[in-house]
Amino acid sequence: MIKNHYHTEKNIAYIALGSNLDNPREQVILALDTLSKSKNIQLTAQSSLYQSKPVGPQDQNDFINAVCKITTGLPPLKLLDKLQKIEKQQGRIRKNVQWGPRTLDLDLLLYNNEVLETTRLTLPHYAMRERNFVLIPLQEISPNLVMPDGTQVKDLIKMIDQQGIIKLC
Ligand code: ROI
Repeated sequence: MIKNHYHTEKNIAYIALGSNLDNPREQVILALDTLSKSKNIQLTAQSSLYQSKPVGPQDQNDFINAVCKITTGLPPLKLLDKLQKIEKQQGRIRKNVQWGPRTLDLDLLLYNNEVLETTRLTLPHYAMRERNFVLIPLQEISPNLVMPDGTQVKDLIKMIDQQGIIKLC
């Protein structure tokens, strides 16, 4: 249950960024910059940029992906509002195509050790355990990260396909 106890600046969250439209590198860099300047959010780590083959329909461009770590005074749903606002500012139009191309995707991966299943938000993010474009950058910035259920990100990485993703810078 979400209670109103997220009043400190000490909550830790991880966010995945992805884009494969309209100059994807710039989209991801701009989103990181916007996050770093947001009220109640401190960017404490950011991964390299990665280029990855699309998961889902293959008839779309490769993606640029990254992951960042923040501390925040915002509770999870307020943080989600903020992420969706940034997606909108950067021209994201929610289409009815599942897994289609997008100018910017900001996924809230983890928030403290919160486990949550609501219509708007699932924590940890439902697909992060399977996605190399999330786990590999995550491991880069937090090599000892542990999921709320005790699983180590290191161990999840051993179980996934590590093809189709390259580190850029
Ligand atoms: N595939 C890759 N490689 N990276 C993404 O960020 C990404 N995002 C998505 C889908 C369409 C599932 N595939 C992706 O939403």
